[in-house]
Amino acid sequence: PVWPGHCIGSPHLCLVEFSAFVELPAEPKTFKQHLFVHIGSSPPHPADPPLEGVDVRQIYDKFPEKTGGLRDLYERGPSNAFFLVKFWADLSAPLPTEPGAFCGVSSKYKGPEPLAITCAHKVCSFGNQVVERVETELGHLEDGRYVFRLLRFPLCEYLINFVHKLQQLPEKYMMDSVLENFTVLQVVRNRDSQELLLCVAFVFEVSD
Ligand code: MYR
Repeated sequence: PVWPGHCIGSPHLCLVEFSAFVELPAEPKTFKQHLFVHIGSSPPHPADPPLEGVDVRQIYDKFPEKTGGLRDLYERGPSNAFFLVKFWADLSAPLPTEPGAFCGVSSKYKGPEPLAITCAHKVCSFGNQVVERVETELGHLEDGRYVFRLLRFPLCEYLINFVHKLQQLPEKYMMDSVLENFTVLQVVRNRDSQELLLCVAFVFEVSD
């Protein structure tokens, strides 16, 4: 079920899960997985506190401001497709640059319609886009809903180096001050109509 006010989603599409991780070879034929960021391990529950409202204008400057930027997207709407997610990142080892390491990003969405979606991730530094990746996925019917899985896409070189450099900073406050200027904008559209289905702004801080 979809609980309005509890799930990161519009009537057309919900974000079910998102993670960025590193895997290292461990015992023979096994891998040790470490999640840098993760949401969505337990399904939303009506007893959870509802999502809080934020004023989108407060974060415009953390994302591209030209045509196609966050303000532009928000003005075109629909406003119920916009969400802000703050991640508390776990940067406690292992290093993403170790030999044999695989760094990946996975996400999962759910909706009522059999769509093809395009899912763009725009990585921004000081509000400017530095990397953009766009994937396309078709929904698969499962228990009456269409599920879209974008699993295990290799993390780009920029992000691997970024995480590696963060991990070399000696203090949490130093990492947090770098992360103040690092954001990711996720923009999911109906591939065929280009209608905006979901727009999630990601911001980050390091967890204790
Ligand atoms: C790409 O790698 O091609 C870009 C799209 C992936 C977006 C993933 C965003 C999550 C980054 C989390 C890194 C942890 C930072 C503290």
